[in-house]
Amino acid sequence: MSAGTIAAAAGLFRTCPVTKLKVHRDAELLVKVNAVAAVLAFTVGVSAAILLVLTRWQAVHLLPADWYYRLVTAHGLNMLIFFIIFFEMAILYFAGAIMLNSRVPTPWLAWLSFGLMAVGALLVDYLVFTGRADVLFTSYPPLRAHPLYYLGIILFAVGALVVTGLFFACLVVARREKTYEGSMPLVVFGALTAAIISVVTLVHGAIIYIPTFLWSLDLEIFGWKANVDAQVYRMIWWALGHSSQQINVAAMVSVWYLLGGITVGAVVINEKISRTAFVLYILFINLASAHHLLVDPGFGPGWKIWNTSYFMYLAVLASMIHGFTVPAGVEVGQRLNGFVKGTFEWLRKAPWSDPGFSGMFLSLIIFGFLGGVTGVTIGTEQISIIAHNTLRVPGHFHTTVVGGTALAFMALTYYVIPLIFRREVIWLKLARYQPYLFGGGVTLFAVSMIVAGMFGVPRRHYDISFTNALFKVEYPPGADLALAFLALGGIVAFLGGLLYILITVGSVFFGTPLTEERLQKGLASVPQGILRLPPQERKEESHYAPGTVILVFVFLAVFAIYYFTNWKMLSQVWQIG
Ligand code: HEM
Ligand SMILES: [Cu+2]
Repeated sequence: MSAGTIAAAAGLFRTCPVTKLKVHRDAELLVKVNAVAAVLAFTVGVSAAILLVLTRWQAVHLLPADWYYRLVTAHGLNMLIFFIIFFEMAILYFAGAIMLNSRVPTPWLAWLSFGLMAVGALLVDYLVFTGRADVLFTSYPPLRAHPLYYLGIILFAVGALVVTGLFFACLVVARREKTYEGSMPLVVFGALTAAIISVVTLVHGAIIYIPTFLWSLDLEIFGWKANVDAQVYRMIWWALGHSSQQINVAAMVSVWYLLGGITVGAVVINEKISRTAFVLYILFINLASAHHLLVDPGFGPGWKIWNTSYFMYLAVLASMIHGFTVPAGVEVGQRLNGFVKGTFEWLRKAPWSDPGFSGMFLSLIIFGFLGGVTGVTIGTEQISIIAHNTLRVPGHFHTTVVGGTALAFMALTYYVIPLIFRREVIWLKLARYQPYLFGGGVTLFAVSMIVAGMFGVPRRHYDISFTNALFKVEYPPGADLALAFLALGGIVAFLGGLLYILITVGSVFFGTPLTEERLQKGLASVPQGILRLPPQERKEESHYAPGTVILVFVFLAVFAIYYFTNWKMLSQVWQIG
């Protein structure tokens, strides 16, 4: 008897009444604890966010300088690292073990790695909040934190690396125990892409954090002292920092495919193309890290242009492919559902009141139209000089990782609550508005950041009025208005984030347990995809998606206008002749 059969016999699996998947008990518990840890980190991050927003709003300017920098550090770490990565660990257990009817091969190791990650995160937060690590989440030397801060990051990363290894092991076990038929589903393939990139990312993390840890200890061994070169640090750190964004993108795209399938029965238009696009991420994304070094003196223009144009565009191409195939799949699925009138009936009559669908589609639009367009533009060698270190940069990444990834993860949560926590969603009526509140708020504050950045307002900057400084700095009159809109959007996004926390925590602790009876009678308060799961495998040969084609041309027009406006702006700053 194989280990898998023994596990099945021992009652370690249940069958999901909605998806008919075999759910391994440890995998399910691991999804739960990682999701809870993610929401906790999000709570810390969003509390810091509102205080930062009220500080950057020049008219209010809430925090003192030291707490501003401390909370920028705490916010970046808790959001981008702890919230996002804990959630991704949950996705890896879901995609690796649950979606393939498989099991986590060595549960003790999985729990140990969760412990490492939790201890690492707590250690980091402890040192940040006690003021011993005011180094921002990039911790560029010569800024130096307490050694335990670096150790905390290392523990967190080792834990994440082990979980990634366990994901690969899940795939091997599933194949060996033949728990699924045919090739692995596209969503699992996307998770595999994220996992492969994460190995590359974490190796760079080790290369940079271990020497920095030694340097922070100030040890002298036989006359040798660890030192860290600032330029080398930036190069290797960004091989970690940027590649990890590609993990987020790959995970987000997988969630889009997953949610498209369970909310409207979206079709995968072409498996080969979608899979090839994922492979492009793996091949080219690391080189694109160079866009973080465009104004650094240590590298020549040839190196910069080569890495941030030709190679980066191949990774961008991959996102553009998914940006087409996901909505096209939704369109074809909706047309098969009978919404065939005109060009856009499929979109108008989509389940916009299902937070799983609206969150997914808003994430797609925000990521593509705002995140993609602004990212490619500021990642251009020449244009970077007018955007670098201005608020345009956080404006850009709040549309990718917040309006895109975080919103997609929120949308998925409304399905995780009934499918994994087996609870009904409390306040489902209110939950319908949550993606709009969060997505709308993020859009307003990020666009305001971008505009403020175009006026020259710096990022990571406590006091742009330079009170008591010897020199005077003036901004165009629009800058103050942009900062006020930043605050307005930030407050709305904060409320959306708060609502997300209340609904998820409330459902997990106080939601009605989801019974099969209530589910069958259609009484359960859960998103519509769970009440009526649309067909998941649609073999119909239909590739007719005219609405999406129009959206694509609108996208290209927006991109062209924004891109060339920036060249025009550059030509005005930098007049030759
Ligand atoms: C309610 C939602 C959010 C609001 C209102 C918000 C607001 C802000 C503000 C005001 C800053 C400081 C910008 C500056 O002064 O330079 C900031 C920085 C940042 N945010 Fe957010 N944010 C939100 C959500 C998120 C999420 C979900 C993530 C990641 C998943 C994230 C990642 C970051 C990062 C990485 C930084 C840069 C930190 C640094 O410069 O060291 N934010 N955010
Ligand atoms: Cu980057």
